[in-house]
Amino acid sequence: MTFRRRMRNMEPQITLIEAALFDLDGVIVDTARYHYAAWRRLAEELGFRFTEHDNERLKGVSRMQSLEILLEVGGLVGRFSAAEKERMAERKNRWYVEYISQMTPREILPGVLPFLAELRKDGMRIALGSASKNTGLILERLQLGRWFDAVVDGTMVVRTKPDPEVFITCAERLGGVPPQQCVVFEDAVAGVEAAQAAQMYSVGVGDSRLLCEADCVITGFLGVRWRDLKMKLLAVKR
Ligand code: B16
Ligand code: MG
Repeated sequence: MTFRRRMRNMEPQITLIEAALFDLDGVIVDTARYHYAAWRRLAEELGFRFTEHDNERLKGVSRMQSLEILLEVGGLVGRFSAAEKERMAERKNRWYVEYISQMTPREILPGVLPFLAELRKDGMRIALGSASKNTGLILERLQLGRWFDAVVDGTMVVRTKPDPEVFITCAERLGGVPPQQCVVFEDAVAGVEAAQAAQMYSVGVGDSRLLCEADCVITGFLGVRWRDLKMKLLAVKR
């Protein structure tokens, strides 16, 4: 073995991608419209209008942080006790659960299932990392559970995105895949930031102007081939 070859062998091997970590809402399924319907209902009760544009600010954000943003939109910051806010969030969640309980597998976003199948064929490990505490119900309604080797949701982590905890925990639960060998699929800016903080590859799913910090951006999974995407990611200078 030449000296150069030996030197190369001593370099960390980070050219593999072993695991794909998926956000749920906005990546696998569009639950944002159900969140919106429930938050709007709460806003109406409180006496103000909550628009779809306002709702954009809630994507990827935890339930209680979402409530704070909603109250800010309504000019009601500081008007309620912690217990009152808990009750409001619970009420919103009851409506939200009512809506998502009606979901069917037809609501899985286009191209997601073939993409998951291609990942499996390529021997990738697959995990779900979501801020949602309703992840279990959503996966059950969409009959998607069997695709994921690990599921980490809002009931299992303390810190929310952009903190990397959810994705680091996914990698651990997949049997300790090194973060540098994971790719995260995310629709929220905070989620892309979380992936970067975890030193993982990131693929933004949605608007490329919004998700410009991601290593790659796709508008959705329809027609996307893992083989091609992997090549693009591996070419990214890190
Ligand atoms: P829940 P993700 C996030 O899911 C949603 O994007 C965000 O809008 C929601 O507030 C959050 O889950 C908490 O959801 O109220 O069901 O616990 O995008 O991280 O999959
Ligand atoms: Mg999301």
